[in-house]
Amino acid sequence: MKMSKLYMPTLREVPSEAELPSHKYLLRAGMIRKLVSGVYSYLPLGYRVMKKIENIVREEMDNIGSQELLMSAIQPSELWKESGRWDDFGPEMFKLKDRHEREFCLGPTHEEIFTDLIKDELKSYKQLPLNLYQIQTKYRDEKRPRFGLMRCREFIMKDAYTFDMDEEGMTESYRDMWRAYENIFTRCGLDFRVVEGDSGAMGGSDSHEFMAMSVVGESEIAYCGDCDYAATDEKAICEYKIEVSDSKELEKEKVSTPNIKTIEELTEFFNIPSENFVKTLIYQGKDEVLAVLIPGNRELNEVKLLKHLAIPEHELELADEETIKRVTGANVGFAGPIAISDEVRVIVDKRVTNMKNFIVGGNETDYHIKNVNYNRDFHGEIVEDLLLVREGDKCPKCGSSLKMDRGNEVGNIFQLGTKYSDALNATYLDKNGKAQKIYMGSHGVGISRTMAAIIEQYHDDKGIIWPLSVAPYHAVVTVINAKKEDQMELGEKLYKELSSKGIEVLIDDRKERAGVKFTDAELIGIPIRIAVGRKANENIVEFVIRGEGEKIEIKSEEVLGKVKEVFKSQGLDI
Ligand code: 9G3
Repeated sequence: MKMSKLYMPTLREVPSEAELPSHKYLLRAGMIRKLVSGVYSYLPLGYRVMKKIENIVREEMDNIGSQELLMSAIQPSELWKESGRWDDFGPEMFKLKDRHEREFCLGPTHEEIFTDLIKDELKSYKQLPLNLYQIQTKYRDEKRPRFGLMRCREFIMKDAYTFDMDEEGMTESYRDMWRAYENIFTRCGLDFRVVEGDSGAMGGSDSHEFMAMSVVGESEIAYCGDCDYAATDEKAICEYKIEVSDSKELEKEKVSTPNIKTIEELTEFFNIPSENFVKTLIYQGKDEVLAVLIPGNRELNEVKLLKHLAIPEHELELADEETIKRVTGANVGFAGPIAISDEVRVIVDKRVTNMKNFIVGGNETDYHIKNVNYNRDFHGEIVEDLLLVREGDKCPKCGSSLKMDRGNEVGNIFQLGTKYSDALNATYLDKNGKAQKIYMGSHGVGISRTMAAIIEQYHDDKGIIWPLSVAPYHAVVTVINAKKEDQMELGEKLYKELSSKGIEVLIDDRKERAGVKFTDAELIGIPIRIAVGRKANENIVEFVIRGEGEKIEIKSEEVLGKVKEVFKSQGLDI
């Protein structure tokens, strides 16, 4: 491809909203452009990378016998009403009406659609197991789209659905998918971790997330250095223990704490560590106010709270000032469980019940109460674990201490059991002719997010450093001075020779200064650069591998051999 013809609108500067390297470089390299918040266009170079990632996914899906098809993006509300999920996602689901006022949504995922597709025609056990996938645009009206392709409202996903006779078959399909995902992310060059997708079920977790590591990743991951335990902080079990102290319960005492509100201010004021306080967080639920109590030195895990309340995240938020004032009788910062309005549902992390003589807000502005004890002074709904795990907590699996890391979820695999076949009545006839429920799995890879995650792991201050497996082009032949006959000739000779060997080559034939050409080649991250300059008449060119920096001068006949070496070093043949 001649760069003089390539539509590649590079930028020097990017909007301040672009903070992540992947967001900045995708914009600067002319690979994506934002249409509206959370909605992007993929320009030629960016789209070539998407296709490379998709094709790696296709090969690995085909390797495990998954068959590609393509479903519609628009989905009838009836199927979501039948599965009972039509209202589960609130404003996150893009809903629309057709000319007959019939309700539809833009597909955020396709469990209902795939189940509906097969349920009337997959009738015999002989047709199982069945594994189908698509690579398609998904729509989710995220509350805060950000970080470029990391969190979009429209994105490209590979979603696969597996159909099996029984639990054993489902687990077999799950393992196949797991292996395929390990191959996919390895071939994309990603450093990734597989983490538990849900808490509680130790070992037998029925879902896993594939996390591409990044110090600025959206997800925080707790992992053990001594065993294979790993989970997102939202899902990780928090083993924090409070031993029941045998000290006796002291008399409650109201203390004047003028404008002393935060745990930091309180520990200083009382000169007592945060372990001796209990935080009372006031939440607004769908139609109830909640007071959630946790030890003062820990953080609440809202995902665990939502799971306990069995409500979706858009139905829970921190109460506003006026609600707090109404139910506690005090300004923000003095909430506590004692004498709180009895409309409030009090929820207590179990560890609070092991604490003795702790301090809580006094439900009176500028007052706290000390020597408070659960049971004697207040009651509440006790929940096993509402805490956010953190560095140093004990590993729930082996007892070692946990470490924390950050990453971006690029894939997830789920064992669904008969959730959707029950809802939509998808059965097959077993060998005795008896109707049985189909066991399903659903498995996604974020194609566009994977592209961003690769840049997060492969970039420097000059731009992207694409692994050969996903690079938009493998090599660029940079003609230093396109006006010089001998340089253009040698450049075109190399371009033709390499292209004839199946190497994807750009030739920079633009009438630009050398500096611009080198800067662009580094920005767009082409793995191999061959510069043809003044020594063209000696048949000498400069060979550079992006990210390795050192430049060598070689005969043009040696270029193909060198390129093969680079492919080989990344485990690729040409
Ligand atoms: C919705 C909306 C957002 C959603 C969902 C439904 C996430 C929803 C979970 C999944 C599970 C798997 C197949 C590919 C892999 C992930 N966000 N999920 O179901 F209506 Cl608005 O999508 N689906």
